[in-house]
Amino acid sequence: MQILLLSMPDSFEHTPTIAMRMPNGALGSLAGNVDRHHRVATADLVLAQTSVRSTIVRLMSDLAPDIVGLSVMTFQRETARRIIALVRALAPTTRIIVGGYDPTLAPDEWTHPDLGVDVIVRGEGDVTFRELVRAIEQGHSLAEVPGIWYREGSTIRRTAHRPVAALEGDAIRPPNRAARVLDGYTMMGRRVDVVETSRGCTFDCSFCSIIEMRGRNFHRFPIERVIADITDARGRGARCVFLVDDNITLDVVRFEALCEAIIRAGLHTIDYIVQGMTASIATHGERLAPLMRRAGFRYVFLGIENVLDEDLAFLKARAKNSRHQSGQRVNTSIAAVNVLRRHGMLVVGGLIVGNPDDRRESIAANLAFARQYVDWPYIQHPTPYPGTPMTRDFVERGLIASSRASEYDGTTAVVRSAHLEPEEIEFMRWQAERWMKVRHMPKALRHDPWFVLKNARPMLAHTFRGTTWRTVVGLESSRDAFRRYRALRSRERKYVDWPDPLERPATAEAALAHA
Ligand code: B12
Ligand code: SF4
Repeated sequence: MQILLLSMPDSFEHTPTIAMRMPNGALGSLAGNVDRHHRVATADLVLAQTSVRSTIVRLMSDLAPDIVGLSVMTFQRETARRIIALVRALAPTTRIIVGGYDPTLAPDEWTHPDLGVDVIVRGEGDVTFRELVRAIEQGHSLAEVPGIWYREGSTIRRTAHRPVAALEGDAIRPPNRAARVLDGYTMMGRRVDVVETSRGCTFDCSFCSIIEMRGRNFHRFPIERVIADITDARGRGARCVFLVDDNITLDVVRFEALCEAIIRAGLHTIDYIVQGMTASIATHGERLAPLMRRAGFRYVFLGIENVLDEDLAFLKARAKNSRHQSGQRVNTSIAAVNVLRRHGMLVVGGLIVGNPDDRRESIAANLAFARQYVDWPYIQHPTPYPGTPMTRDFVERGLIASSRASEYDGTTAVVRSAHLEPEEIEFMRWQAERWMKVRHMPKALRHDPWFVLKNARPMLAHTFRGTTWRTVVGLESSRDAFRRYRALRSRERKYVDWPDPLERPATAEAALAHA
């Protein structure tokens, strides 16, 4: 069978496509796990952000797929609906399968008959998709495939729950990067790829979707497989690798062994990006950080979340951001930042501001922390993703201000606090963060001089969009610039020039026109 897998074009504030366009890890893994006789093509639409419709029309015409699969996060829901409608208009009998975080955690959003979705894959997809494609090919009932919701006439049927896979054996095969049909992956001009070394997490932070997605568990791929996977990525040109593990720092001994294996295999010339917990890094940093640096780690995303104790308690992120010291629990953010920086790594600081009891001062305290301790700010607002405990809290307190999923991109404030309106929370973050980003330029310039020199203008233009010369000379307030930025952001969210099927139906002729 011919299969086309798509990831959505929507990107968000802190990963501007001018500097960062990464492959979606799910597509590669799905492509690597279907039976070998199928022909699979994967297309990360972030690589075609300005030509989504014509790219889809071309791929549909070139490949004539029997199955189209889409990987969707919550803020990409509306885009995905438009893409499905476009695909349906072009190829009415193609089977449409959706998977990923949003279809898993909000399956009811995908069952409306006008949407045209045939199957919803819930949770891990590798084995489910393999079995699903087999069942479709052999004409078997989908009822035997655990982990899905599927359409039968006007009814949606649910199959048995599929437990998460153990990664230690060979149930999940390596990703298939050869299936990619678009190109242009980049991290500041270096070719970037993604690699998984483990899946899952045993913590339960209230804002994180991972627990509802797969439960509290942690599975590790064998280190030899990870090294082979990085070698494959490098063989295809990768000079930068993002380890997309949910929480690699849960098992520090293994993480150290991985660093050593990377060095032994001569793969330490790659720049690595990883995300980690401050508690693990603060506690084991003296041994771990120098090893990470030798292995090539450059950016470490730290889930600091918040520097105030009461906010950490709300986010249920205290355990991963503190340790026992002299009989009391102390926050580990500063210790983690310091040890990483001392060993030459850069800190991407993940903070969440605008929590239910936040006042102006609490947000300002976190922004001041970021200004002092973070190399690249990754500051977000609490976002009520489906199924998270935090969403329930916000609903109960009546603080959700927007239910438009397309605004759930992390940097659009969609909830108010008991003391501040969402716009005010977002304004504070936006105003402070732009300058922190500018401050990172010299470090980026030293590492990637050609890319930064060539792209400084568009990068600054992205960071400061909304600002004009009138703002700079003080003829208007930064509030005016902020309003313009929000209007721009709102327009940017329409990535596909095709109607949302829940708004009006479309035809094949219209799909081909102007494509
Ligand atoms: C790595 C990562 C990133 C990287 C993305 C790199 C890349 N291009 O892949 C970066 C840092 C850039 C990033 C950014 C964002 N991310 Co992110 N990210 C992750 C993380 C840590 C791992 C995702 C991953 O690659 N897993 C490995 C792959 C193999 O697993 P998978 O994606 O789950 O796919 C499996 C299944 O879901 C399923 N599946 C997925 N798609 C499909 C499609 C089909 C057809 C089928 C059958 C099955 C299927 O099968 C796959 C294989 O088993 C997760 C989880 C976490 N703990 O935080 C968050 C997570 C996915 N991110 C999230 C969010 C919200 C974002 C941001 C919007 C903001 C933010 N919070 O950072 C931005 C937006 C990015 C963008 N598109 O612009 C949320 C999604 C929540 C939701 N309900 O939508 C998560 C869950 C974190 C959270 N807050 O809870 N992210
Ligand atoms: S430690 Fe990270 S991956 Fe684990 S639940 Fe918290 S935010 Fe999610």
